[in-house]
Amino acid sequence: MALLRTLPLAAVIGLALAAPAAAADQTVDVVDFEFNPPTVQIDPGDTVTWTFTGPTDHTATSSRSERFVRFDSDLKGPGQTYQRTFDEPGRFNYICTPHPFMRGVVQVGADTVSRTLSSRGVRGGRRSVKYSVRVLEDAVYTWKLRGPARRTVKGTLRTGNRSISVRRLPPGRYRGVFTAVDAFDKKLTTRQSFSVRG
Ligand SMILES: [Cu+2]
Repeated sequence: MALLRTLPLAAVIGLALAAPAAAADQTVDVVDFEFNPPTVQIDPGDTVTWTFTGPTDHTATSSRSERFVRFDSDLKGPGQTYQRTFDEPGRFNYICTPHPFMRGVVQVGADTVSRTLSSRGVRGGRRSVKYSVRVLEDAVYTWKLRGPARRTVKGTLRTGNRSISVRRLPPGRYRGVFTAVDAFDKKLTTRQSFSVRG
């Protein structure tokens, strides 16, 4: 309390606002035509309950671009509910399928990892290339290769030391652009340059 007593009132209010709201199970009202509140913050393991108060039928459905966590309440009418427990941290966007202008976000936990992954080197081989990364947070990636051939590979990376190999490449000089996006929509891009032997 000694610290608080010496602070001006505005500073005390600022501290109170900056403190994260105690996350817990949350409820979202689905009304015509919005999710209320549009964004909920929960901790991993907490449950969100959508309460459909219509009178129009709606859904709570993960956005098509959402690749980490998918869910779909199916059409629900007045008085119905849908529940989902979120274990994986991340920022998950959802919509109502018949009314895609209705948008909501479930934020689970906080993005505590500042750098999603670090590059451990690219190595061109015989008609192939291997890109090694150390992954600190699950991510989806796209790797675009440009040179004597054009290739784009996509996939998911889980935490740990990982490598991505592309085979059957014509020999020559290539450039690569690697993009990783974590569950909080944080994007990281690295560029490579390498030679492929025949
Ligand atoms: Cu709707």
